[in-house]
Amino acid sequence: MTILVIGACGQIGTELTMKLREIHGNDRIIAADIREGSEELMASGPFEILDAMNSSQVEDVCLHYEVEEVYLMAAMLSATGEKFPEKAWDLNMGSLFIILNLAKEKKINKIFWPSSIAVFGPTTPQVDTPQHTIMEPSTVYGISKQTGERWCEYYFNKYGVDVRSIRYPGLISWKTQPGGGTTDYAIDIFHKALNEKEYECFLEADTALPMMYMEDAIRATLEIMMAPKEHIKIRSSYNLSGMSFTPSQIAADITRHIPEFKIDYRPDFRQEIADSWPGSINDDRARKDWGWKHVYDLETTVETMLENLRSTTG
Ligand code: AKB
Repeated sequence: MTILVIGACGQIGTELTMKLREIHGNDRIIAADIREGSEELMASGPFEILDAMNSSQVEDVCLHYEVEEVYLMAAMLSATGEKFPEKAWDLNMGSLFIILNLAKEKKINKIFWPSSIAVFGPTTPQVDTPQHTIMEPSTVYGISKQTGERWCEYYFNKYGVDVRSIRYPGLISWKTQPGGGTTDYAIDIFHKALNEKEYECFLEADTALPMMYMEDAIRATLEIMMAPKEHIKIRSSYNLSGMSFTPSQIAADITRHIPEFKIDYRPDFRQEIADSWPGSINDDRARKDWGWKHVYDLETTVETMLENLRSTTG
């Protein structure tokens, strides 16, 4: 089986590509992005410079490599999306249509497309947010993800396109840096705690957000893709939950390992985005339909992050 990962050099794309190469063999996983990525990723298998919004380029790569599955990880996230609303809409929607249409024309067989907790908005119940609920997103990113979900379901119902999706919470990893998200503070805080022993947080102390350690997120992505077709009962996108915490809670946990660590709060425009999102997510459907189970909680995430960042930065 040949798999194409578009957006392979981003935060999720990098780790996903490496994991897929470990499972299926390096030559079977085609990494593609608009720019080059880490040395490890570039050296370990095929790589193509690809504009996710250029339909003929995307089709050419799919046909050339006889691609069967596409993971479309290219997207503009919430904070950057608010600075460039039209660009965010064009990228997030345009790239999805290209892939959905390739599957409709039977040029590829299966699609993974990431959605986000950003599909929820200020009128959504914020605690233990259900799978099906009020969704009135107030960011361009959230609007594009919610619309994308509707199109995924439509293409499944009308054309039988096998598209699978997860609503990712904020993702925490030590291998790759995030870019342009509202949940990015939960990664920045580790780098600053280790290097400067202090951190100025762009969210308020008590802003709870759903989060997940990257290893869990990658495993969830592979599990939903490997699940038998009939188990995937939701073709918009599945709620997915790992842990939930506030900046002051993660800071307190880091302080147990780095006692001199200090945190300050200076909320900026991202506070309003965070306030519009749920604090915790109910993922019973993912657990029931395809057996999802998270492993990492806040304590194990903090331990693993500090241990790995310490060993990679010396
Ligand atoms: C963001 O903060 O924009 C993303 C997300 C929650 O989808 N990490």
